[in-house]
Amino acid sequence: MQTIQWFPGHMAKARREISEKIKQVDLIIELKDARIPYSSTNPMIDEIVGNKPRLILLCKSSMADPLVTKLWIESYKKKNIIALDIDSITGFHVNQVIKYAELALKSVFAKRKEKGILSKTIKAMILGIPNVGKSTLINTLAKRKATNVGNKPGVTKNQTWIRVTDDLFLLDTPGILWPKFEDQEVGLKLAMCGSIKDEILSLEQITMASIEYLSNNYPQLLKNRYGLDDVNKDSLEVLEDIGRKRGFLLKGGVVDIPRTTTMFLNELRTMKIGAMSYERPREDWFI
Ligand SMILES: Nc1nc2c(ncn2[C@@H]2O[C@H](COP(=O)(O)OP(=O)(O)O)[C@@H](O)[C@H]2O)c(=O)[nH]1
Ligand SMILES: [Mg+2]
Repeated sequence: MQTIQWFPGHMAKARREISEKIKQVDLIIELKDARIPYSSTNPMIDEIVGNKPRLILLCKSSMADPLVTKLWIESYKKKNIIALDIDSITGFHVNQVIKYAELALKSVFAKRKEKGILSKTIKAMILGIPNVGKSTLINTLAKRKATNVGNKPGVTKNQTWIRVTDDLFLLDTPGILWPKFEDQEVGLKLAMCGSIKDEILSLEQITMASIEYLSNNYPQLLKNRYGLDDVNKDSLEVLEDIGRKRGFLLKGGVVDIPRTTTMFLNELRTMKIGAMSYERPREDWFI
């Protein structure tokens, strides 16, 4: 896991570096976590990307609730934003990325054609918050056609490009942006996904909020995983039930809460409980 400290100077530097790189590419491929597409978005993304064509990829889609992912994809479609759900580990929809990149560049290709340029070469940059899956996607795409190109004519020097297909070139270093961590709710969801360091919120805080969320939204998954009959009660009681079911007991039959907490969070983040989403599209959330 990356341990970037996003102090203001670092944010300004990241922004500056990305603005520089954006000049070199035709397309931004923006990665979001399919379980939390809103919370895994940089708050200044629209400003940073400007009017550069953009493709949104909802990553780690095998970990998300497919019905909720569908709602997200539909909400992007309604806003004329090109978005695709993918999973770089299972390979789901990875072979669709190029088609969607071309779709996002339709007007660019049309402009080139007007000028008599028939090339469909795409230079793209991957952009996203830490741990969203940038490196994994780059590796997955690169494996398909692992040719690193250095100084190819028409391709900027001193920058390594990965040739994914005959037409798609990817900057080998992705752009890393900060999440909206000043928002408590967002921080909590990032923690549920294991995408921020655990020192930021207490493990117990994350666990209690997760149990409450699961009891309300995925009660059956919670019941099935831990053999519980009733999860419609105080989160701490549910956690104690879970610890008891696992036999995590201290002297006197008291549930070992720290041990149960660690186990639960680990199972939540490794999808042992099931595929789940932590937010649905909302009208007041634009991207
Ligand atoms: N299940 C699943 N895990 C993923 C996927 N993409 C990345 N990961 C995992 O998420 C973590 C962070 O991924 P990484 O590519 O390093 O993120 P980066 O910080 O954006 O480069 C790693 O443990 C990856 O194995 C995916 O599509 N599916
Ligand atoms: Mg990385």
